[in-house]
Amino acid sequence: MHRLFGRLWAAFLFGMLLCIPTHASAEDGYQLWLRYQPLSAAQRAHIPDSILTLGADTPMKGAARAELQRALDGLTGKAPASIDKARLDTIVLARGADLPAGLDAASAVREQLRKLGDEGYLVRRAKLDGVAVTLVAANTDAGLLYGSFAWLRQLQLGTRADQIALASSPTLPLRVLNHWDNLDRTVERGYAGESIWNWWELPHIIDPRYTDYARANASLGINGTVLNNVNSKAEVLGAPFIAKAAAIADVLRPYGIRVFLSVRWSTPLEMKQTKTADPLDPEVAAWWKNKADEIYRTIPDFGGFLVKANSEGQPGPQDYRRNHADGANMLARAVAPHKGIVMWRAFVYASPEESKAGKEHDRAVEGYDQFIPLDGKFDDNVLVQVKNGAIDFQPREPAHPMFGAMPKTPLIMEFQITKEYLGFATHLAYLGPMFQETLEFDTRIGGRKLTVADTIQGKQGRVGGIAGVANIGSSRNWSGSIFDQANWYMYGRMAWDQGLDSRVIAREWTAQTFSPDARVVDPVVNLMMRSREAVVDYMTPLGLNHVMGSSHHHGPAPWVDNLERADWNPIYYHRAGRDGIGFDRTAKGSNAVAQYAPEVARRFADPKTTPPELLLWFHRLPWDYKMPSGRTLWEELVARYDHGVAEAAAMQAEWQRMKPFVDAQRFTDTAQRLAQQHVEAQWWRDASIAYFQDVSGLPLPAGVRKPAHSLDHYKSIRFPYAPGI
Ligand code: GCW
Repeated sequence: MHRLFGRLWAAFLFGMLLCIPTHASAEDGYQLWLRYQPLSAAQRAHIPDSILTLGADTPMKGAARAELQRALDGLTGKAPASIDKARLDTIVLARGADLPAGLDAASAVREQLRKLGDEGYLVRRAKLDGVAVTLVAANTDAGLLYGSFAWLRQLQLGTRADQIALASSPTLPLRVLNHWDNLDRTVERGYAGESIWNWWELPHIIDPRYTDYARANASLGINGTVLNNVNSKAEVLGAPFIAKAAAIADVLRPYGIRVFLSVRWSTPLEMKQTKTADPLDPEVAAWWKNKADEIYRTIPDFGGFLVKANSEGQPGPQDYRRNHADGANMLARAVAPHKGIVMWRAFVYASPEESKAGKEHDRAVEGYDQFIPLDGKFDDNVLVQVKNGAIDFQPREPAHPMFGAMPKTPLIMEFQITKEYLGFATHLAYLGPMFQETLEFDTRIGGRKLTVADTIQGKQGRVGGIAGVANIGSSRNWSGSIFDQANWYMYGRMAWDQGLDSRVIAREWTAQTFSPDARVVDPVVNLMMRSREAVVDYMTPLGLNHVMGSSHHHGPAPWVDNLERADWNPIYYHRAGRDGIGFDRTAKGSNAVAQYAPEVARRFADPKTTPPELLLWFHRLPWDYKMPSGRTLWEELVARYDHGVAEAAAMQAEWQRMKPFVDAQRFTDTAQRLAQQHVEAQWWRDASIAYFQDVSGLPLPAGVRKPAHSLDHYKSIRFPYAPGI
């Protein structure tokens, strides 16, 4: 009797466990897209219960094996055993050089591996010693790691284990994150808490989180990370800090990630170890060479330097009447013996003197003007890092005209993953369509199709690359919000393959982050895909840009006209007055259009052929200019603001429908952010309309709701403690 009761009780408990939907477990987002939730019984068919790694064991193979064990434990409830002879359904990891004699497909595998390069992988079913196995094959250990993660991704997406067949290799060799992390653990433009690098406790105390960071990045194929802010400090190159960087490098190495440092141009001078920072001074060059040698003694695979020079107050070679190539080459020669590289940023604009002198200039032309004459003058291991657009990570910019315009210099694309200008971590804005738009931009250089993605592929045997300004911090969910994780994920996937479609990536992320159930994936992906355009509409429609609050960049401030530099003021960018609005970049104005290839320039030179989304970027037009929609420019502008707000409301409502499918914590956090986004969208719309109505003197179009408050009210709002400054 007693025993029977016990059995019934056990059966009841077991039944309860089966009934609990997976979303009932508390989730705080820490696991990112590597959640490895239990698979359905049907999906478990052919899931390996054993792992065989062939060839000499290495830390990287160890990392791959550990991930497979952790993942399969989660997916099936049982971690696979590590074995030394294949049995049915083993997962086998083998480099091309280690393919075993008993493998049926060996020659076909070798053939395919030849095309997959250093980091590519192949995943397929094969027979080893007569039994069916899953084979992950690659030319290097890094390929095995990436292949393992790719296979796990497919399992999480719901693909049956015996139907997974993959072959992939990255299109770019350099896939880097840029952390704008300061030594005091604040993060410039960071909205996810403190820096994950605990500089104070390093190198003696190693946060396990560094390993999880490495896992997440390796799952995407990111293979480099710049640890510190481009607004760098001399202390970064002191011995204590190098030791800290070395400790991080040790954790990241098994995951295929090399570390880089941002360096401050004047470091040797500030350390009082040289008398100048002139790049052509032999003492200065010798100092950097010694410093590089010192770094490589502790970090043998150190990646190299990232440099922001002569930009926004940072010192640089121009302080000594030298140019960017003089500066970059001097540093490049210091790291060249160690195979290091220098990533030299092209984010520069005119000097403050020039700006103060009231000289009419266009900030958008500066990068091109300063760098194009230097094409061919950079050493082989210098890459010039160019932001996606010519101004500054705005919600929408046309692609930077430098792409394709330096045929002799490898370029790195710099995207901003952290949402400095798109609502911080509060607003939901999936940046996939934005990055894709830039990568697909057809430069028409040479009169034929040449996309921006093509232009970063490296040239003449020199590598190209891609960099993303990270949105990672010590916040429990890493990125400040769950949906900001999607931007990290998307960046990594696009860094691996610039041809991947942003919608496909959104589907992958959603399925892994929430559930592969179509009732979740379809609506969530739709919400994501419209989100960036919504932000553009309520913040900077029709090609407007840089109208955010000063310094923190939060909220609308199109009225600001009193900043030190002319080209920091919103009024400089939108130029609105009684007669019209917009920045004339045609031949009648700054002629920035001329920096594009002739075909592109012609299209942008005429308002009729300029896409409405970029209209006011290139043109200054009267308020009654007739838009393709039939509305006047003023009516269209107001309509776009309203549309943005309506979209924010729609996104909020759409998410509410996800309640039954998403765990409470992540559901509520997202719901609160979407509610706040809606409020802030309204504020953007109201403040902008109030201001542009004031300068234009125009009445509101019929049927349009009045701003909730007076212009003075919006102007009086202050944010002394906004994050990320
Ligand atoms: O977008 C601007 C930011 C600065 C940043 C700068 C840059 C790191 O407002 O915070 O500084 O760009 O990219 O150098």
